[in-house]
Amino acid sequence: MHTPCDTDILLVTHPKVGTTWTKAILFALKNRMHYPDLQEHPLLTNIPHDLVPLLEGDIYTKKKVLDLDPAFPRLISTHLPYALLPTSVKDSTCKIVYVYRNPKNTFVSLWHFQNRLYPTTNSLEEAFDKFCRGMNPFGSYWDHVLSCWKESIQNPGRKMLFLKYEEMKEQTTTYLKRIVEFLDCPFSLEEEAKGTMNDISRLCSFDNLSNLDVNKSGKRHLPDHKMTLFRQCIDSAAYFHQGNTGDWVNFLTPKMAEKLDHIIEEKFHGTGLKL
Ligand code: PAP
Repeated sequence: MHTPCDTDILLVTHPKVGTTWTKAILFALKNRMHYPDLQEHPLLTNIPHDLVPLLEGDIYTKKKVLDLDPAFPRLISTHLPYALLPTSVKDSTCKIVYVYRNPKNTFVSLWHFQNRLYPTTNSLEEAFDKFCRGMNPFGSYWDHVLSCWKESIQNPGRKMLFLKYEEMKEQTTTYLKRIVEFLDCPFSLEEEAKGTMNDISRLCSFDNLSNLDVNKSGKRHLPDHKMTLFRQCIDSAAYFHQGNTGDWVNFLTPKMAEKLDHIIEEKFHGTGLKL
């Protein structure tokens, strides 16, 4: 039941790069024929995490059984770096959507999230030092990005789409178009004429999702596993903090920013990827 299918779509992300948003987008785009009425859409009553299960969380530790109905292609997400994905996934021809984000915003978002969960944890400086040393849940941020990027270079036949959070924020509809083309379900002329991509962009926007009751006051139940850091649930609102692209300037000193820039320059030099 958990063998990957070639029609599966796997969203691979390091935590805090826009997973929640991209889950909403993928779900809305891929299933749009089933939910033409956006006033009745499942995203209005479910946190995106409950619509797109997490491989190492919902599927393995909560033992969620995935539906194999071909009418509803399986959307699965994972925070595992590419190198640690099961061989069966690597050997399949399922499509991979990889999202990355400016590392300064990623760090600040992670810090807010951890702080909300554990208000007495590290200071910003301590957390920053750990981030720079690659001590994150699911490993170092740069290794995570490079693991998938290198695979896409070495194996050009592998179907992968790289999306950058900040670029998606800036040109959401352009990216929605790119995603549906990658998923082989492009917008029809009729959809283009009636503005389906604008409607889906609005449905999945931070302003819309973060103001829904389910995301404002709901709880997300976590798998019974120590990766959950001994909590049973998280307020859904923790996944909707600010949704901005430049929050880091309010938290990092120029020296911290310079340090991160230096690490990124060193790690990504010559790779062809600009973070
Ligand atoms: P996860 O890995 O724990 O699932 P993830 O969704 O990747 O978290 O990251 C949360 C970030 O995405 C938050 O960013 P911030 O801390 O800088 O504010 C959150 O606000 C942002 N986010 C959530 N939903 C959306 C959305 N619909 N549009 C844009 N950004 C969003």
